[in-house]
Formats: sequence, C-alpha cells, structure tokens
Amino acid sequence: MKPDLFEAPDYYNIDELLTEEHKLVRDAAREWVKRDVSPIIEDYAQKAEFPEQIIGGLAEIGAFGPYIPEEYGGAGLDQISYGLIMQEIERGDSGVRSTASVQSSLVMYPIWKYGTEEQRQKYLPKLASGEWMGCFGLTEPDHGSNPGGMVTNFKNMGDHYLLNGAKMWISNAPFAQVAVVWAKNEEGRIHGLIVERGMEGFSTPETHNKWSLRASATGELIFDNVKVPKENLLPNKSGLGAPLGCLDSARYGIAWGAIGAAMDCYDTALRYSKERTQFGKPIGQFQLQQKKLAEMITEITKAQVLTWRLGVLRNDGKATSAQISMAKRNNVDMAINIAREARQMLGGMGITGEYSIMRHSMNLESVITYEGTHDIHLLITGLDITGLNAFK
Ligand code: TGC
Ligand code: FAD
Repeated sequence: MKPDLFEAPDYYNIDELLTEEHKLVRDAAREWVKRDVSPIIEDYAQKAEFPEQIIGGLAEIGAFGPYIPEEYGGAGLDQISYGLIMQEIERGDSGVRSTASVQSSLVMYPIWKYGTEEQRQKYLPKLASGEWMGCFGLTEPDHGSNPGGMVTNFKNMGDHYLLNGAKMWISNAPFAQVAVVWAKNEEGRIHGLIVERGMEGFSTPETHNKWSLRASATGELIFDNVKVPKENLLPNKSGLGAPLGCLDSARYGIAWGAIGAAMDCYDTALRYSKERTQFGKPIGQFQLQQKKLAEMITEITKAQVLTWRLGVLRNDGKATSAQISMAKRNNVDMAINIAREARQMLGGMGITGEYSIMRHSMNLESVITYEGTHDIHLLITGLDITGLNAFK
C-alpha cells in the first residue's frame, strides 16, 4: 500500500469551532492511525483478519469509552472528542472503527447506564484498557431491522437464568470475552444480560466470506441452555428502548466515522488527480474530474457542519434519536457516493489495494446496513416529521 500522506480537508475552517482539547485528541488519534493502522490494514483486510495487536493502541488514544467517566477507566471526554476519535479511526478503516464503536457504545455504555455499581467496577476498567473485549448481540437470523421480534429468551430458574437462542452478524464475537445480549424474559420483556466466554453452552462461530469489513471479526452468538448468574442482568432499563438507546450513541459515532472514510477517499483522489497525467495534462485539469472533486468537498463540508452541530446538541443533552438517525444516514450515504466517484478517478489503480478507496467502498456497504439500514433511517425521519409510523 502507498505511504499514508493524508491531509484532512477543512474547507469551512471547522477547526475554529474545536477546542484545544478536541484538536489534541483528534491529532493524537490521527498520528496513531498513520503510524499503526495504515501500514498494516490493507494486508489484514486482504487476509480477512482483525489485527489484534492494535487493541492496546486503541485503548491509549481513548477509543474504548471516550465519554465514560475516568473513575471507570474511560477517557472522560465530551461528545465532540468522541466523534473526532471515531472520524480518525474510520479514516483508517471502518472495521477498526466498528471494533471501537462496539466496545464503547454497545458494551461499555449499557453497563455504565443500565448496570449496577458492581457491574461497572467489574467490567468497565478492563474494557477501557482493552484487557477484555466485548460484543453486542441484538440482531437475530430472522430479526434484523425488527429487533423487537427477537426470540432469544431466558427463564428464571431460581438461583440463575437459563438463556437460549442465537444472534447473528455480531462484530467482535469471535474474540470477545464479554457479550451484552438482549433477550426476552418469560413475560416477553426485553432485558440485557452479560454473558462471558467460557459459560457452558455459549459459542461464537466466526462468519466467513465477507467482501466488506474484512479487517473486523464478525460471528454468531449461540446460547444452548446457558446458565447466566442473576447478578449478570442489567437491572436499570428494560424494553426495546434499552438496546435502541445504545444504538443512539453508536450511530452518532458512525456519523463522524463516515466523514473520516469520505475524507480519505477525497484526499487520495485529489492527490492522484494532480499526479496522474493523460492527454498531456494532469487529470485534475479536466472539467469532469474537477466536478467530482468539487462535489465531494461540498458534501464533506456539509456533513462536517451537520455533525459538529449534532455534537453540540449531544453535549447539551438535547440531540434527539431522529436527529442522530439523520446524521448516520446522510453521512454514510455521502461517504459511499464519494468512495464510488473517487474510485473512478483512480482508473484501474482504484480497484487495487495500493490505495485505500476500494476497501473503504466495500466497508461502507456494511456501514450503510448495520445500526439500521439506510431505508430504516429514512422511515425514522419520515415518522418524526409526519407523526405517521411506517413500522406499525
Ligand atoms: P418502537 O415501538 O418505535 O420503540 C420501542 C421503544 O423504544 C423507544 N425507542 C428508542 N429509545 C432510545 N433510542 C432510540 N433510538 C429509540 N427508538 C425507539 C421507543 O420510544 C419505545 O419505547 P417505549 O418505552 O414506548 O417502549 O420500536 P419498533 O419495534 O417499531 O422499531 C423501530 C425501529 C425500526 C426504528 C427500530 O427497531 C430500529 O431502529 N431498527 C433497526 C435495528 C438496528 O439498528 N439494529 C442494529 C443492531 S446493532 C448493530 O448493527 C451493530 S453494528 C456495530 C458495528 O460493527 O459498528
Ligand atoms: P433485514 O432487516 O432483513 O432487511 C432487508 C432489507 O429490507 C433492507 O434493505 C431493509 O432496509 C429492508 N426493510 C426491512 N424492513 C423494512 C421496512 N419496514 N420498510 C422498508 N424496508 C424495510 N447486529 C448486532 O446486533 N450486533 C453487531 O455487532 C452487528 N454487527 C454487524 C456487522 C456487520 C458486518 C453487518 C453486516 C451487520 C451487523 N449487525 C450487527 C446486524 C445489522 O444491524 C443488521 O444487518 C441490520 O440491522 C439489518 O438487518 P438484516 O440484515 O436482517 O436485514
């Protein structure tokens, strides 16, 4: 792969909206990605392996629990710093950002928000340091967009719960020590349970043959009469709103992450357009190529402003789920379109692993699907503006 020469576009001087702390956090993550991710990631994506050696570095840049209080091992940062870390990681690779999103927003967040003090003390510091990795089991083979239909269930056996069912498409599953699993009790109410690797009847087969997110490990979670200790139930929130609340935090991170992937594709295409000559001039001098670049920087800039504003709303505790959904949908769609156009600008070289664009393009097919598909997010906005529910 070519050396990482990334220079971040900032057409509207968004940096002026950031604090010194935001910039320090962002720059540390950017340097780490250049040093420890870019040189190896193409190889790992080609091999379809998660590079486990980067776990320590992710923890060091604060990617595991950026906004979790320091008393639990988190970085205690605000929502904009959290977003900027996700942006920088996904600039390197969406699969690496996935690993961090799951750990922070889908495992640490529910333990922090819905767990007991004992659960927080037991799990959060180890998850923040990367000593333990976690995964989040919501999706099932027959219940993806409609998680409320889940059939995974647990029964109260007096001194423990008995868990049965299966989850599918679970990021980090093949190596996670801890799984936050959503299941229905005997009354059909959804609860979160912490399941640990090694519990009898719990297995995590890996999902192979992915053309997307190849540097992220995906698997199933299978529960065959798993005895879960009663103290592993998350007691402080139940119902579908509990897992959906975690998704708000993760979708917000993805909105920032997608900007990172788009910036990398744009920056690569811009540089290539000045170096590659055809018909005796740099291809960047042709009007059609300039149109592509002009549209890319416009869309990136719009997404940067939208997402920074969403971060301010999140910091003030005012962002709605529908606002977060809009940013996730818009930014991932923006990034996938930019990846496609940027790929074309590199001609044949664009399909090779010499450049990052094709990998981003394939990764973004997962990002536009998980955490709610593009169409589900359109319907969430539709419901919010009309008051009419397409899901009922
Ligand atoms: P609905 O009746 O609308 O809602 C049920 C309850 O949930 C509340 N709620 C929310 N709460 C917090 N945050 C949100 N975003 C919420 N959205 C809804 C709602 O108020 C209600 O509460 P209550 O108290 O009245 O019971 O639910 P529905 O069954 O009609 O479904 C709505 C729908 C379709 C929008 C929802 O199911 C949905 O978002 N589906 C998409 C599924 C999804 O996103 N799955 C993601 C799986 S995890 C994943 O993909 C990780 S990838 C990680 C990585 O690698 O980066
Ligand atoms: P389906 O729900 O079957 O949807 C199929 C199509 O139908 C889509 O186009 C969808 O938009 C459309 N559709 C569905 N309902 C409607 C409707 N009401 N109106 C209009 N169109 C509709 N899940 C987890 O729980 N944890 C994870 O860590 C996780 N990681 C993932 C990693 C990867 C790489 C991938 C690909 C997925 C991951 N997922 C995870 C699952 C992901 O959230 C689901 O794939 C996603 O929610 C869609 O569900 P589905 O694949 O079952 O598609």
